[in-house]
Amino acid sequence: MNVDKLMLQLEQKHPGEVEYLQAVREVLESIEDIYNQNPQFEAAGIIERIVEPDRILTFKIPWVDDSGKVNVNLGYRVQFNNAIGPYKGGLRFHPSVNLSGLKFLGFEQIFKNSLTTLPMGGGKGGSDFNPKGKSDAEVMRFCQAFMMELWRLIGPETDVPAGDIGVGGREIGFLYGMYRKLARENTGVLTGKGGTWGGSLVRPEATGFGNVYFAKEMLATKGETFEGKTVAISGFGNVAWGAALKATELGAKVVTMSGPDGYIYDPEGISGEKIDYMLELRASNNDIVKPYSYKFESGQFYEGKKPWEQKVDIALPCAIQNELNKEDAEMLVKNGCICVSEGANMPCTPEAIEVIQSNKLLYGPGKAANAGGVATSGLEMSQNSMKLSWSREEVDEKLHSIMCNIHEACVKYGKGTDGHVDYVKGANIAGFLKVANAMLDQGVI
Ligand code: NDP
Ligand code: 2IT
Repeated sequence: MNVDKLMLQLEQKHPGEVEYLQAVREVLESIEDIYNQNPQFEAAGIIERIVEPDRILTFKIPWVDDSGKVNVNLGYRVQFNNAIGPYKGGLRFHPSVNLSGLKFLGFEQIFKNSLTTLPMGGGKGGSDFNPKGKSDAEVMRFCQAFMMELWRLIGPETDVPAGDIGVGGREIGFLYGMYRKLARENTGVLTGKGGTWGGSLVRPEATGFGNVYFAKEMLATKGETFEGKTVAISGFGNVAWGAALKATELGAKVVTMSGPDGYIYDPEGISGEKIDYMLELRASNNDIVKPYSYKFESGQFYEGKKPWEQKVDIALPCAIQNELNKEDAEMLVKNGCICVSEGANMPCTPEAIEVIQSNKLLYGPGKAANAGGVATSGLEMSQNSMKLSWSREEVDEKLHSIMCNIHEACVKYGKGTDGHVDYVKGANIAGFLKVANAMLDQGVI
């Protein structure tokens, strides 16, 4: 394999798909050596097959808002690779959603799901619909219209969507209701479901918990822990919330969280009733970061800025792709940060990763560090298949052990001769090998 040549061909085939091309390049650069040492991969055209999705469904979603106006959004499902299990991955509802973004997320999901040790393929979907500021009734009508198209493509053994940005418990409920009506079956076709209708305990906080478990393992390789550390978190959605809870539980102080409009710095820590207040604001569908500074005196709002300018020991980017750039990374390094662990998908730009890695910080890439969410989705699928539910402790223990296994796999494939672990390389190689070997076993299809 020649990475530059392959990337040139892909750029010509998919011009302008910046995020997708960024994600593919990172994986190809990591696996180049191991791929070239195993000629059976080249002979079976594994790379050419793995970088293209199996299929993409695009559809229009007409829906009527509360004023009676007809709106039309675009919907997508990218079924990327199902060599090791049914397509699995979230749905994102956000105005920025386009095909390049979903192809990047679907591609990452293949390797992330492979790392979880569970049998799940990779997929992703979503819409450019913006749930922010919409009434519950509008969100319901939109979700129903979305599912009217999607339902024929998915199924508990075929493709199992879940949440992502803009898709939480409320949206999964509306989507599931419509699927159940159209398919006339009550099966585990979505994950992140409510506790009384097939959902798993711990799924809402699992991505954030998993990220902290992964960071904890990375810190342990340096004899460090969360105890007494300061932590910067970005976003305040599903992932950030879980990460804030777990980091606080492990003795750290979370001092930031953010939204697209700026961030809050609270040197006294964001925990307890402050987190409860944020959750209330979130449930009201409004901007949630600025009001925090009115409610709590210790919290200061920095308009238009990002949390990475604060002095912290650990950074957990949990909002959106490419939210931490080279200058942000340089600031973190300058301020003595020792660990960056990605709750979001691809939040660090390639230039930021270069800065973080060349300064030998601990760096957990999203496909490893945030795999706890989809892993717990996999556990929800297992419970649905068995028609049983596990206790909170059982699920959390399984999640914890999966994150430790992922960390071990990264160390196995990413440890250099100097003892330093390149978690990007480790995650990409471990995730890739399992899928590539399954594709070899199953022939050219
Ligand atoms: P949510 O919609 O629950 O939260 C997203 C958060 O990010 C919100 O607080 C949002 O603020 C904030 N945000 C959005 N855009 C920006 C921006 N440009 N700058 C700063 N903050 C921003 O999504 P999730 O928590 O589910 O997802 C967050 C990230 O984690 C995504 O990258 C997602 O792909 C990834 N992820 C999610 C998993 C899951 O299980 N949910 C699993 C693995 C990864 P506001 O609401 O004000 O717009
Ligand atoms: O990016 C992700 O891993 C998710 N949004 C979760 C996917 C899932 O199927 O639980």
